[in-house]
Amino acid sequence: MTNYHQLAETLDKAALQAIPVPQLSLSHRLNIEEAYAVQSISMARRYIRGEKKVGLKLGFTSKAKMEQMGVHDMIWGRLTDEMQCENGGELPFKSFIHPRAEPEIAFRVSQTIDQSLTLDNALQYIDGIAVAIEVIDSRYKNFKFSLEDVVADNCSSAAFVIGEWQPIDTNIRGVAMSLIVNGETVQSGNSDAILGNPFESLVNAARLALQNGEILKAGDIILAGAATPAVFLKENQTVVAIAEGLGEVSLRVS
Ligand code: OOG
Ligand code: MG
Repeated sequence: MTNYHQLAETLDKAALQAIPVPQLSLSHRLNIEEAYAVQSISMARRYIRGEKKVGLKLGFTSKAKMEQMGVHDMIWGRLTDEMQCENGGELPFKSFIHPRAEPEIAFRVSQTIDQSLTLDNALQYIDGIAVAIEVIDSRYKNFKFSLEDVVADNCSSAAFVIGEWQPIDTNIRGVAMSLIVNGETVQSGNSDAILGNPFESLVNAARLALQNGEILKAGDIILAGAATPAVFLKENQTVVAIAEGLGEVSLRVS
């Protein structure tokens, strides 16, 4: 019988120690529900250590990301306060295995989401929109995984930084997004690469949260998923993400 606790411990320790592990799928046949169960247990380990859940992220919401990683289904993971870095803040490279950065859009929840959302009522449940950088860091060797592997690994979540919150009527449809490393634009894309409309991510995050008993409440953050492929980071880099009309956000890898 598969011991989910053991698998969760393996992934949690890999993240804590920044040492990669073999893909679970090489030795275990997990289905997607089991993979989410492993994710829940590994996150419970973090909550027991004192980390607080601050929201959810979606992954593989753009073709660019699906193609880069060879995984083609939307996935979701949990964000904690430990993962959040202040805008302009520093992340020590040594805390990660092989970190990558990607430009994202973030939503801030304004009230408990207790019903499924539609594109028409979604704005009633948020009070801010911002540009963000997500740092992902697969706990698997060579950043290689199956869908079940990456789900069990909390969707590679490692760190994130949110730009200044903007009013909810700020246009985020069809806006240019880019990622700049040490002054050089390394990725550029468009916000509508995210499910054809980034608000679809909000609707989907609300649906997945409700389906899985994860309550999204006032102040929680939703990361919509990257609009472009992710870029490997190195020491001594300044990373900036820009979304037209939303401003910019940055972090420093030390
Ligand atoms: C999985 C996480 C995907 C996104 O924005 O699509 C993700 C990965 O690529 O390692 O965060
Ligand atoms: Mg992401």
